[in-house]
Amino acid sequence: MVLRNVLAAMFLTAVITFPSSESSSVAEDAYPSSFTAAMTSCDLDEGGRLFPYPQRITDTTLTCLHGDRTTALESSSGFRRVLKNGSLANNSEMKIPTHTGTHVDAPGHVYDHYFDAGFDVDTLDLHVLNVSRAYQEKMSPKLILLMLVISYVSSSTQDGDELIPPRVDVYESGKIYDITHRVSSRTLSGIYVEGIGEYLTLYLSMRNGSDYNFSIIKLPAHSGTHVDAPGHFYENYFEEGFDVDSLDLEVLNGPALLVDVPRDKNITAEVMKSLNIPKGVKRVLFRTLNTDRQLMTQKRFDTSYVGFMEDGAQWLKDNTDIKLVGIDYLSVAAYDDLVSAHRVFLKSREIILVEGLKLDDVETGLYNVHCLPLRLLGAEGSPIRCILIK
Ligand SMILES: *[C@@H]1O[C@H](CO)[C@@H](O)[C@H](O)[C@H]1NC(C)=O
Ligand SMILES: *[C@@H]1O[C@H](CO)[C@@H](O)[C@H](O)[C@H]1NC(C)=O
Ligand SMILES: *[C@@H]1O[C@H](CO)[C@@H](O)[C@H](O)[C@H]1NC(C)=O
Ligand SMILES: *[C@@H]1O[C@H](CO)[C@@H](O)[C@H](O)[C@H]1NC(C)=O
Ligand SMILES: *[C@@H]1O[C@H](CO)[C@@H](O)[C@H](O)[C@H]1NC(C)=O
Ligand SMILES: *[C@H]1O[C@H](CO)[C@@H](O)[C@H](O)[C@H]1NC(C)=O
Repeated sequence: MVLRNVLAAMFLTAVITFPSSESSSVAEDAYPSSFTAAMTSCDLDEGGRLFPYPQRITDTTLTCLHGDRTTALESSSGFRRVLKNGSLANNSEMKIPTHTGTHVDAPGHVYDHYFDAGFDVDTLDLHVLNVSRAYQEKMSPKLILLMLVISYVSSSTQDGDELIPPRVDVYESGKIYDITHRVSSRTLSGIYVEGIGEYLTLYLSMRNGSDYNFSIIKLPAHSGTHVDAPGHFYENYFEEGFDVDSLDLEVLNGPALLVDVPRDKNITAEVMKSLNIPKGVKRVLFRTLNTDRQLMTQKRFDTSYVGFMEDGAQWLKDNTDIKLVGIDYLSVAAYDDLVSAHRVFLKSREIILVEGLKLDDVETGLYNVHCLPLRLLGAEGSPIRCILIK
């Protein structure tokens, strides 16, 4: 089975609309002039703040229930608890058909030659996400801006002499950056030392007489680029239902700073202090030595990665307004403080942790970040797609 031939993937969709002049918590983001100097005046309001953007987020995704009734494969959907008794964190594994609940189809779903040529969900064009276009054109406030569920079935079957699937990280020479790692059998997850292995199984195949190809995805909830929910390290939160479906999309979407941290230390209180991240900044992506060492693409899980020490996490919580913490390896917490630093961050349930970001080749500075986890009911983590828009 050819792994790269992903058929389709569960996908979270959000519809972002632009009501005339309502304020929201996102509008309260304040970024100081040193970070906004490079921006044009259209990006800022009179107060020199980043233009409130997006103003309203509506989630149009169906929640993925255990035994989702939208699939015929009830027995195989839902989550498997792979937690050992006494573990300090809950870790789920997801196993769901690719076409479950709200999802997207890739051309290979019903066209053999597209499937064989590799037109999988990784090749879908992020131009459909072109928030900036509607924004610039001042389209009607009611306009539905972002629709990720697209019917991508091509109307022509022309024998393309050159069937080359596009795999893009940077759109429009630097306007949109995909900061998500691709999922493959080599994708790392904390609980598997050497990659997650075959994560796709072809359940129905055109080769076997089906009208379409149809795969099942099985992967640990904390694989590759992913998000942690409070239930990951707090038993009571897990039981009370603080899963990935409870995460605040306003925190996961909005103005964000990408910063470089010193390469010779883990992220301690002292390091946090030295970064001088101003009050008002709500979202920060921390690029570390992990990116230089290309740790996310190594064969084995490496415990010497850089992350937050407990005192660094505490300092961030006590002295900044940061609510979204992004980092470039599988854990925001350094291995030595794995549990304690996670618990500091997750305790208030206000801070969201996005881990395993792909931050190479992106300049430091101010962006709009858009991160959308899957809507997995009961899961304490989820794969997440994150992009930066300049
Ligand atoms: C955890 O412990 C309980 C009670 O001893 C046992 O029934 C259960 O199978 C254990 N579960 C795992 C995942 O080890
Ligand atoms: C977004 O829209 C603008 C304005 O129409 C266009 O110039 C630009 O190429 C589009 N960008 C993407 C990534 O589609
Ligand atoms: C297709 O058919 C072959 C032969 O019967 C079988 O071994 C294989 O598992 C089938 N594959 C799928 C995806 O149904
Ligand atoms: C997560 O932790 C809580 C407390 O131990 C437990 O009730 C729940 O079943 C755990 N979930 C898993 C994945 O074992
Ligand atoms: C960060 O901490 C880990 C242990 O958690 C250690 O192995 C690593 O060397 C530290 N990195 C730096 C740059 O100090
Ligand atoms: C999916 O369907 C196409 C058409 O039959 C086939 O070429 C392709 O190999 C199928 N995928 C697999 C892995 O069987």
